[in-house]
Amino acid sequence: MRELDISLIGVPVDLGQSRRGVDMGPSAIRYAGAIERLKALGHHVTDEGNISVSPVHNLSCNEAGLKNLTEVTEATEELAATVSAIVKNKKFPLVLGGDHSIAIGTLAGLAEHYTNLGVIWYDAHADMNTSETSPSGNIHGMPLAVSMGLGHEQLVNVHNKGAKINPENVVIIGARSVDPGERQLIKEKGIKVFTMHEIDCYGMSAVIQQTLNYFASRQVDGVHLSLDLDGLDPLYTPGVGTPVPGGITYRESHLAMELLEDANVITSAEFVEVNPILDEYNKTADVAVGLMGSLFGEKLL
Ligand code: EXY
Ligand code: MN
Ligand code: MN
Ligand code: MN
Repeated sequence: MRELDISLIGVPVDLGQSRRGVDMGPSAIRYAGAIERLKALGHHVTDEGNISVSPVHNLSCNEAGLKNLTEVTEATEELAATVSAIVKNKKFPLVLGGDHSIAIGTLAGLAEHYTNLGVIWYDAHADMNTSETSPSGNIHGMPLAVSMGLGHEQLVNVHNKGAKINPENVVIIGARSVDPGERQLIKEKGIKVFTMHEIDCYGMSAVIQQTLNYFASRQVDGVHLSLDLDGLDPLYTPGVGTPVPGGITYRESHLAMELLEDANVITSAEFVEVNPILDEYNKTADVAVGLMGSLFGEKLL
């Protein structure tokens, strides 16, 4: 197992959606013992603290129908600069959310260090809405579209101008709640998606193997794991803002992490949408930390 120099960043952002509490996700994940768990595996872990986030929530929508556009832009600009500096220092960025809008910053910070970055989007949702297609105006439903250069220019131009990732380098795993505009985009861009149907048919082992083969064929120079805890079934991760029944099981998720660790391909990761207010005790953060254990080398035997 590789020993990593991990830089952990908290992003206490709940601006990308409307249910308060997910800004406490970083604290809940730290409380669940993330740092101790990774150190016990032999990794060097530096807690870089949290990025600063505006306490103001302008709950009204801006002209493009987006909620808290200015505040999300500010938070993702700061996150992008922080992630970029971590990669520049040859450390492994581990980002703790906060709602999934933060991925706009994570991917913006990563992109300038890779020419062909692969992205695994582990999520019940596609997060590929734009201002035109979003049913809610919540920016946490847009980060994948924004990172592909589609959506409000203020978000698309975070950190550097334009698209940060190539649609052909994205693999979505766990999708089961996809809006009409997102379905259109997925078809147009030919994005690789393993919905729950494919996971049920092939099994998680085959899904991860096909994902790895796909990235190899795309000759990616890094793989970012963007893990939304709502990708799992709410039975296992109830503390999320947009739960969708019929999700990935606890063991399937650990198997996915174990196989990714074996393959030694993951170059950065983020764990998002942990909302302790909606949780049963700290169950969802506990699951997140358990999955980090498997992703960073914990073995059952
Ligand atoms: N597709 C819906 C929307 O755009 O509002 C729900 C998005 C939920 C996004 C969560 C983070 O994955
Ligand atoms: Mn998401
Ligand atoms: Mn989701
Ligand atoms: Mn830069």
